[in-house]
Amino acid sequence: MKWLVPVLLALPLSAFAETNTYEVSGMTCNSCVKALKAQVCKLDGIEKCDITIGKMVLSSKAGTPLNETKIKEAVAHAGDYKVIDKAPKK
Ligand SMILES: [Cu+2]
Repeated sequence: MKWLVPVLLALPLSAFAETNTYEVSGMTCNSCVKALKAQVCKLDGIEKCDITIGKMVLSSKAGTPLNETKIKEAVAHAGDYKVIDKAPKK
């Protein structure tokens, strides 16, 4: 994802978007990934939604912070999953 850095720097609006990595417990296979995508990626204000087993990388739309309450709700709604950690911003 190193290519993303110059792209973001070239787009001033993106400076107001927020990206975070969330560690998610309970995910074991691609069905879990699909279940989480179906709930989390449809949330308002989510621009980029990259979900793999145990990990979600979410970006908000420019000017919109990530709504962690809604994200956690969506994760819980998807099944027996839980956000266990938020990786520090890089
Ligand atoms: Cu699964």
